[in-house]
Amino acid sequence: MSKSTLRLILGDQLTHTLPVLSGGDPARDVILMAEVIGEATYVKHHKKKVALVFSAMRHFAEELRSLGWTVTYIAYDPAAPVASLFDAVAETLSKGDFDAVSVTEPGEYRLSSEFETWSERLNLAVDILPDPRFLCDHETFRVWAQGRKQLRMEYFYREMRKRHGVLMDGKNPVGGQWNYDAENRKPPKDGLNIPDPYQIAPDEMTEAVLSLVDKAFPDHFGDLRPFHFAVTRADACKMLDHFIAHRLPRFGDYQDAMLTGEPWMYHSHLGFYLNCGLLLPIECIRAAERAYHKGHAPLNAVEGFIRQILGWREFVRGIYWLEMPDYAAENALNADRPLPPLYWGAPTQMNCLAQCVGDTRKWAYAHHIQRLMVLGNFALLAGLSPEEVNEWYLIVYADAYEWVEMPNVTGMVLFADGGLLASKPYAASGAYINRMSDYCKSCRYSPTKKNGPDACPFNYLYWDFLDRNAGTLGQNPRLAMPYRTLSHMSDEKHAANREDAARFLRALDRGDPV
Ligand code: FAD
Ligand code: DLZ
Ligand code: SF4
Repeated sequence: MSKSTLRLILGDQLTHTLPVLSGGDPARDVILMAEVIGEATYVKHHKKKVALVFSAMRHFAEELRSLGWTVTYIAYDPAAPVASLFDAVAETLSKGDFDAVSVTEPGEYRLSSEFETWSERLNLAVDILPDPRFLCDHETFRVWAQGRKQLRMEYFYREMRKRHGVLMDGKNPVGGQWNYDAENRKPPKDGLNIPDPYQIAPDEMTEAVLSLVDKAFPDHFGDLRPFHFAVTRADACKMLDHFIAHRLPRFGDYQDAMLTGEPWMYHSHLGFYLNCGLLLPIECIRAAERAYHKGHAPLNAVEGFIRQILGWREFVRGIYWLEMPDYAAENALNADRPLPPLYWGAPTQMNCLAQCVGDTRKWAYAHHIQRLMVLGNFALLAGLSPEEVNEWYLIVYADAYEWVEMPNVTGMVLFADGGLLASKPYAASGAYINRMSDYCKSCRYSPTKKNGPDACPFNYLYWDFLDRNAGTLGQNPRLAMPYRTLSHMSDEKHAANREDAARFLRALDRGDPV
């Protein structure tokens, strides 16, 4: 009788159509899924993220069993946790008669380089299969990037639209334009009537996981309850349907708007499920495209949503795999300030930061502009260490995996890759946050004051950031205007910005509630 293959499925590979499953034989092979200390704590993930992954893994294992697979499922045992995925595999191999291990390529470099060593360490064939869930494979991205000095999402995105025939009218983009971003910057207004997010009540299996996370990871950041994530594909599909029906039509208009206590806005909240495999990117794209063709949602919303998934998501993944492992050490602006405790919820008088950290702690979620223009903008202007900022973002969001988190932080937010991913830093003063949110109304600082103890810190930090980094950024054509303004500033104004920034940063370093 032929020996069997041990088929390992990771917590972010919960997709029934993966070749690791379709290439196997349920009558012969064994599936291995393991909750291990290495993956649960290599960073101290938000409690909701651990619960989402563990519960989704357990539900997926049950589905596989009901489809006839033999599944070895190692549940997390706080008294004797299995240390690593390698140990889980080695232990399972020792108990059966296997002649090969099969696994889908992992989403993170640290695991990918580890998997490369497994065959030798186990003295067994280890087959690492490509991950077909993405719409651009590694080789296609490498070929696209070759020879380009700068990698720009917009050109990549157009290629992807053409290659996959998404929102195309023959050879042209539907509507005549590739990108409707200019229409997607409406500030929030009163009476928006934002729909409640679709919520799934925890079942018994999820309740067991919540108790486990409470007990096993008490020192991890974040509120565990309430917990309303989908943990099965069927429920994730309901989340997608709900988004298309209720939020997509206004996704574009209010994509950049921020409101107190309302992180969900008109965003999709589908990243949780896309990134652990319960939803496929192409099905989200096609569902949005259908909504446009049926007249249910306008083009600026549909194109904007599709661009995030077909453009940004695939683009950042391409950059991650092209640039790792060096990308992890990038620090073009030599930023080295430690992450201040306010990111973990310590008191701050800056209401925008307090609100965004509060949403993050409660929901393991904040939408893109909160991540980029509030939490990220502050990290950029205050010169926070890329390593510490990366670790924070990887911990706090339930959709965070390094392949998508790191390019967003290192490239988009901190400009630490020197402009590989973004043509300029997304630096902004308090005026932007004041226009796009209601946060400033309840803030102790004034967004219109430029200097002095009551001025919004973003205002003087912005000019101080440009001043400090003139050597690196001063020749950037996209920053020509602010640098011209800076060069026309009086000596007194320069001195005021520098003094205010130095005073503020000293207080931040002391741990004062700035
Ligand atoms: P929506 O706004 O509804 O967008 C739809 C989908 O598009 C998202 O679910 C996501 O899959 C994709 N998408 C949108 N923007 C991006 C982007 N910039 N990069 C990649 N995919 C994108 N996204 C993650 O999935 N994981 C992360 O760890 C992560 N970290 C981020 C860190 C920073 C500093 C920034 C600025 C952005 C980060 N993003 C990350 C991108 C984006 O903010 C999230 O994808 C989005 O907020 C998730 O919420 P949503 O599902 O409601 O997205
Ligand atoms: C995120 C996560 C967590 C919290 N726990 C596990 C786990 O116990 N077992 C597992 O197989 N996967 C887990 N994951 C997801 C992995 O960390 C993820 O597969 C890698 O980071 C690669 O993207
Ligand atoms: Fe944030 Fe400045 Fe507005 Fe206060 S005034 S909420 S610190 S942008």
